[in-house]
Amino acid sequence: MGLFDRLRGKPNVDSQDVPPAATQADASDAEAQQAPADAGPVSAAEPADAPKGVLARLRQGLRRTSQLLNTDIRDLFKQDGRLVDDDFVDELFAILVRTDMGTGPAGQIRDQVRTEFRGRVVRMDDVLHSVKVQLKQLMAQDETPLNLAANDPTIIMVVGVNGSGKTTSIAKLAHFLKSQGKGVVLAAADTFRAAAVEQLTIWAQRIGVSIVTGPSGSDPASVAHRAVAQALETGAEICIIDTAGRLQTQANLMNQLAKIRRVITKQVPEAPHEVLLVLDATAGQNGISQAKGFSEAAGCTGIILAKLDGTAKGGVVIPIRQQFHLPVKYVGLGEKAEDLALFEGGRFVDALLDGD
Ligand SMILES: Nc1nc2c(ncn2[C@@H]2O[C@H](COP(=O)(O)OP(=O)(O)OP(=O)(O)O)[C@@H](O)[C@H]2O)c(=O)[nH]1
Ligand SMILES: [Mg+2]
Repeated sequence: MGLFDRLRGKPNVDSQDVPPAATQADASDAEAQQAPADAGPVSAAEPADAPKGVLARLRQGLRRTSQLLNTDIRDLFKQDGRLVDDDFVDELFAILVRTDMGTGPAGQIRDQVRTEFRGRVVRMDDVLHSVKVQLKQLMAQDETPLNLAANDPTIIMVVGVNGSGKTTSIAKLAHFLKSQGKGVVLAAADTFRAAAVEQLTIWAQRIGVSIVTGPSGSDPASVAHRAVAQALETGAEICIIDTAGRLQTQANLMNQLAKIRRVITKQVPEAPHEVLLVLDATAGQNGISQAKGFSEAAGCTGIILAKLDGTAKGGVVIPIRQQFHLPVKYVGLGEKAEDLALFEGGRFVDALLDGD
């Protein structure tokens, strides 16, 4: 298949610039010590986003949505095909809506299927093909990898509401970047809960990256400041700042985010290079509209859509893309360090509709 070939043939541009081991092994001021290089599930020899693994991981992660779509669409058909009439297109519409893609896009696909096939007896493959073409148009987006700084380090803030998947997504991203040979420093700037620092510290040990922490209740901006300072001192390419979950309506907490920004901008004028909003794909449309104001208030630059594996509503990518005017940069497909994939619309639709 053309797409597979393209993916396989794509050179891994980052594999060339593996820094000396010393850059990655710098000690942090955290309790955490570096895990031995061979301790975790991580192997720098196989980048987390190795092209041939992406589609397989996506398929696995999107299984629930893909099963819903494929099974329900298959159920629409009798053995020898089915007449496309009003009942048929209405049933198709209902199936599409169940993936949370929204009634607008589902209606658009229904109308197109009606125009193309009305009054004809069609086979499932014909309809699936048409749905796929349209989904690809609706989801059209090239990969939008991280905006990397011209001069290291690249500083990434990760924000979102409580429990959306921020800390886990940071671990996955750090694992991915480390596997590309980059030195990573994590900032445990969610000082709100002691358990949050512990959670990120365990991840840092597991994937073998540095972490900077502060006492519980201390100023998150101070932790971020020290982490950026450490990245600058050690020549680490990436600094990722974890933040506590918050709602846009919590003015003091939103101010805290603004303070983190101010502090790191003083250290590195172009920072933050990315402010990634983590959304929970299982939260449904409500969670998404809630996060909309957040993305504007926090100056977000991209989205990580987490927990897609936990929902049959993976179609939610479409309204997210329509409502946020921000690229979906990565999707979270599970709880392991490897369960992250760079989002690309066409590949996403292939994983959804090719079934397993
Ligand atoms: N299945 C699945 N679970 C996920 C994914 N991402 C995160 N989780 C789980 O979701 C829960 C919350 O994840 P966290 O990363 O702690 O979320 P958070 O946004 O940092 O939470 P707070 O710091 O409390 O605001 C954890 O149990 C994670 O294991 C994902 O992509 N798939
Ligand atoms: Mg967290």
